[in-house]
Amino acid sequence: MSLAHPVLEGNRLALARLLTQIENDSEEGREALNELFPHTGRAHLIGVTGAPGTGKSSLVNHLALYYRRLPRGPARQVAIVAVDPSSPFTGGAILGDRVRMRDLAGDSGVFIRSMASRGSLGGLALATTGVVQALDAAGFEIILIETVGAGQAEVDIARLAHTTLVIEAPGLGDDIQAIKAGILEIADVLVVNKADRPGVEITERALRGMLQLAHPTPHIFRNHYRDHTLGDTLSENTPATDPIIWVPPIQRTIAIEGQGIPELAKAIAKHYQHIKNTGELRRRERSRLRSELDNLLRESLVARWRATVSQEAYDQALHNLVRREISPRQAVDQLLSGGLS
Ligand SMILES: Nc1nc2c(ncn2[C@@H]2O[C@H](COP(=O)(O)OP(=O)(O)OP(=O)(O)O)[C@@H](O)[C@H]2O)c(=O)[nH]1
Ligand SMILES: [Mg+2]
Repeated sequence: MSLAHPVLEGNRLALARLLTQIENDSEEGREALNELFPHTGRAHLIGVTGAPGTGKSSLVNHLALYYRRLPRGPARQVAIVAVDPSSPFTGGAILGDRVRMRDLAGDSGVFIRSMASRGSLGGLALATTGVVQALDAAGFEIILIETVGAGQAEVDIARLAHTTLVIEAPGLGDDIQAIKAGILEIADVLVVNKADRPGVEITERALRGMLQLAHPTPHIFRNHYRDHTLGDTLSENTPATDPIIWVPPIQRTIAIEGQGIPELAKAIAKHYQHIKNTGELRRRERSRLRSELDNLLRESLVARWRATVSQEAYDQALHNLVRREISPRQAVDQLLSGGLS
């Protein structure tokens, strides 16, 4: 029996089981996701990325606590997904501020899942997409996705989010870590955490400098989500008028003390409102689903084709390629046109 039904009814055990199926990319997991998909698209997905040790987990925990104890209005259901591409072990990414974690434990309105790499990074990104969809369908209104920001894989995972926080901390070196990885470009809100440490001003000033270089440049927004797709995303989407520019605010926090968290939550809410108002949310959704569709298409087509071609034919093509007898493109043409004759 599919786990989709109990998951929709709020059964947390079923949810945990389903997430494992999704991580293993099992047939049951795929089927359940098919059933759940119509129930997705309601959660606010918040990506939290930055160099190792900047305080991402601590911030995520405090944000979760904040959403659970909103000063006004009912508490929100919060899910935390911690993704650690570098580690085959789970748990590392999520520990953070242990004391606060204890505050979250036992709260049924919070669900925490830690994911580690099982081989390919592409697989991890795909599994994360599925896990987030399941949590969204399960009714979590806020989904915080923590990734250790180092490279393209993290950027891809961050693309999942509606609002991406890039976390910096003073004293991590002369350079601002995230900029080296090109991560500033995906930031919707910049956070200078560890504001109790010396050097906050320097970090903040450096970030401000980078922002001034980057803005106002409308192309950042227009290019933001359109690469890696098979088709053109801009022309038939929302009109190609540039949305009003969102300049990422810089928020100071002291995660371990919970300082600056309400202000950070406010900036996050403001960004969400902004992308809703400008149509950017719909554009991002569409663009994201398009990349997912393209990735799945690519994967399925290759798998289907591989099943029809013999290993010898493939090896032969590779052999000819290595000997420079044919070009890579010619090898592809030969293989696709039914092997080597
Ligand atoms: N002084 C100070 N220390 C902090 C602050 N926030 C986090 N820390 C400490 O910094 C260390 C790393 O915090 P984490 O929250 O685990 O950082 P992280 O970015 O999730 O780390 P990874 O997941 O390993 O990349 C811990 O020892 C925290 O207690 C802060 O605002 N001020
Ligand atoms: Mg962490």
